[in-house]
Amino acid sequence: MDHSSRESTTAAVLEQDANALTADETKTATFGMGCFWGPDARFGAMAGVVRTRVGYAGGTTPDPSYYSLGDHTEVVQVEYDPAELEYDDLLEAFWTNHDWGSTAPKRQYRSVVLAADDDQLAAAERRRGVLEERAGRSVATDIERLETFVRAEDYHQKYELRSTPVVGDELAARYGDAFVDSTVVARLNGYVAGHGEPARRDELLEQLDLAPMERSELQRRF
Ligand code: MHO
Repeated sequence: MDHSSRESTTAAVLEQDANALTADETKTATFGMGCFWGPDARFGAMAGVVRTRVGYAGGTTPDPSYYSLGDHTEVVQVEYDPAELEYDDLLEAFWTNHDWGSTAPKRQYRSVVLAADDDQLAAAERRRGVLEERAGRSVATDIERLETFVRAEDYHQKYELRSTPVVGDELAARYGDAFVDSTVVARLNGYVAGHGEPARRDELLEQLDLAPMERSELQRRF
């Protein structure tokens, strides 16, 4: 690809993100549900989710990182459009996609709702109560207020897409610093992991001006 066609392709890809809501127009939800690569993809594929990022939270030790986690847990943080999604919709995805029946062997992977406010806390507790009643046993998942969230290293962000041959590296290079916060990247990261609605997925792929090789690498994983 020569320089000028690379630039126009980049513009066409980035244009898809231009109308994304800003951080003060979104709401945020944070969940621990095992290794954070999986939930990053699952939530990223949901319509109404604007941005995702993975990080460390739920502990007290300063400056957590992957190899120096202290008492923190791997979590995904989801920014969503409150006009399209309710917190309850995210809770639904949370409760149906983690192992709430047993305590994780490591605090790194504990199941936890990290509520942004009292309303989220109450909503999460309400659902835990319903689940406990239905299951007839206690739920191991913790529910707490979020204190601090520390973003994880870049190589953990959108891990599924990053590890897709050809297109992962290409998109990471094209987006640069904008990679992690891109809605398009969040969706693609979810789609390559098998999540999302096929019709929306195909529609997005249609809109992106990708090289044939990149397109076929994505489709190979759909
Ligand atoms: N089983 C995974 C866990 C990674 S996750 C970011 C691995 O080590 O490959 O904790």
